[in-house]
Amino acid sequence: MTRCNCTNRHLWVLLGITGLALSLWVLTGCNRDAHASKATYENQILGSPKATLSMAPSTSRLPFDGPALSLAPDVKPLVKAREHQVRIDCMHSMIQVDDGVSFAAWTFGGTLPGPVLRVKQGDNVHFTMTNRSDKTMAVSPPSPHSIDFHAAMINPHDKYQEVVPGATIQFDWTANYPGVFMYHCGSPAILQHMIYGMVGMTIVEPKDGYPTEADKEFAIIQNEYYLTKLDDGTWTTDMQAALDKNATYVCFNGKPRQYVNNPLKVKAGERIRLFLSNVGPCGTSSFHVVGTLFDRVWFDGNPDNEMRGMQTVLLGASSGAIVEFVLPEEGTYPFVDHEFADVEKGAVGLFVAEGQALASK
Ligand SMILES: [Cu+2]
Repeated sequence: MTRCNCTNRHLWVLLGITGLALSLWVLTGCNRDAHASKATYENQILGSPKATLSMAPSTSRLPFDGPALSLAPDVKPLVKAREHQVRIDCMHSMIQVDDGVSFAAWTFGGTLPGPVLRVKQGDNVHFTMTNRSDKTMAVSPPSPHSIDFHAAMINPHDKYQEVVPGATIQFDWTANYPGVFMYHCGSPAILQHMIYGMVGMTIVEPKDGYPTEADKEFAIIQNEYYLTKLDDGTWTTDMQAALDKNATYVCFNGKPRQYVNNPLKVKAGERIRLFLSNVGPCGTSSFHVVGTLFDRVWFDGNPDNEMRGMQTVLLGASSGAIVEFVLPEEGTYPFVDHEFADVEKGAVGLFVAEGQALASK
């Protein structure tokens, strides 16, 4: 009995020490993580001054303007400024989708998808947009438009209000969270404005930068077209096809199979960072690169949302991600939306990796 009591006493002492150690770990380790996380997201700016709306014409001869803007896939590096003057005007433009298939699109900045905006967490965006659809009557009748930045935390009734043809809206917002976010026109019917082409991507880098170093970066925006051919041989959008989610084309950066015809060139072994956004408007994307695995996936483009060694990243409509990977040796590596009906509709491209594999990273 004495021996048994002694064992119990040792057991209780051991449990006590373990409990104390666990408590200390919770108080120190967990709190350290909590502090780190809090520091990443502190000093957020919620809201901004009321938007201003006027009939002032665009002050730019360019359809979009600002050092933080560039066109996919070759997205420009982050600019040094922490205050960004950004103009993206609404334009009605003829857009060629495929051989013999052009339509009168509604665009941000005259391109489809619109220009990529790249800023850093904590940066302030001073945004201006003129609805220039009144200047392009020959393309299609003018229409009200608006813009909805998923990267912003502001009152949508104020900042995302409709801008009539010829009018200009200005508002500010702060990039509180790092990520890859879409922007789109939010005027009714939103589906109609999106299938007409009013979609784009914002990249917000973490305030301390990415935890890895990439050798090459590309932006890839996946979108669907819903089109129908008219009796006179021209093409236009097909709202019923969009309601039925029956896309005519599914594309990377606005054109079906464009990177099959003009592959993206990289070097074997270098670290590739893709900024991905599925702007939809209706379908999902199962993004996959044949012949490799994604070393890192940062869901919605935020390194706090990290997954490793993934074969495919599933993006719902409006979701984004950053994927990083290497192509291990010289060769041609297809990238696809692994929902293979979408490949048949154009969501396929190629990386061509040249040279010898570098040291592993
Ligand atoms: Cu619109």
